[in-house]
Amino acid sequence: AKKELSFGERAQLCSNAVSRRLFEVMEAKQSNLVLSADLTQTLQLLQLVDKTGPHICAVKTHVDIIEDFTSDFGARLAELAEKHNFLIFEDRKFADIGHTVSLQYEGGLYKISDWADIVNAHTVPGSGVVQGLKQVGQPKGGACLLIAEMSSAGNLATPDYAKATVKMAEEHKDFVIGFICQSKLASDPAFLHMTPGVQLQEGKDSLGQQYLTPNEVIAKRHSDIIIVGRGITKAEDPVAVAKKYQEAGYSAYLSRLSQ
Ligand code: 5IU
Repeated sequence: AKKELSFGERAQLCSNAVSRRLFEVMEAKQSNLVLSADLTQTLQLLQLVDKTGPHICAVKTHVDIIEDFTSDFGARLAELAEKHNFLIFEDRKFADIGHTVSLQYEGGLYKISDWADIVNAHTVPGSGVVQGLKQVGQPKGGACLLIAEMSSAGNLATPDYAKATVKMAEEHKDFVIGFICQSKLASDPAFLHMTPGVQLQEGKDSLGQQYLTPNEVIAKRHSDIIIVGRGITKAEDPVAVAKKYQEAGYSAYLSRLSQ
């Protein structure tokens, strides 16, 4: 088998500045943990991100669930990103025609392109969704992940759908930096694979979410990054648990390197 490259080595192979930076942060902070900060109050969210900041390579937001959203949200989050050296990923899951997603990305209440380093998109609309996002995001230094697979039970993303998604990414390497997926899909080491549906114990929630462990996702399925929400946000001591996930994710990655 080909020798597995480290995150630091893969950073050198990235032509996109966002993926290069993320790989560098992962290497420097020894973290392949993304916190899914799915909280509905600004202050709670920012406080959690400030406390867990040392342990994460990126924060993932759903800006449209925040009840007291104000236009300084992005700038306040960016301050924390600067302080703790992590990236910002808005999990907007764009899924419309190119023209519409360009408006959703740049404008509306949230002005996502002003503060998010990374966004993501479903590929069901075809490559116009990527072109629309690229038009807005590329000049501002943003980048995009494509959703190739989902963690939820009964989802309709078939293996053929995932394969076609990889092809779309390969055709837009200047803006698409990787995938949301359940296992490694593409061989180009510059592509990032990020996996949600992760907890320390396998299981599910009552609405179709399915959980795999950090070791399963990183060591066995060769994804790069674990995305963890309630495993951390609902914990009694979120910082201690974030540290646990950081260690679990990174040691699974190290075990892969030494194989
Ligand atoms: N998310 C998933 N599964 C997916 C995709 C996104 O869970 O396939 I695409 C999001 C939803 C939520 C986070 O914001 O990742 C997971 O949160 P929990 O760890 O709390 O289940």
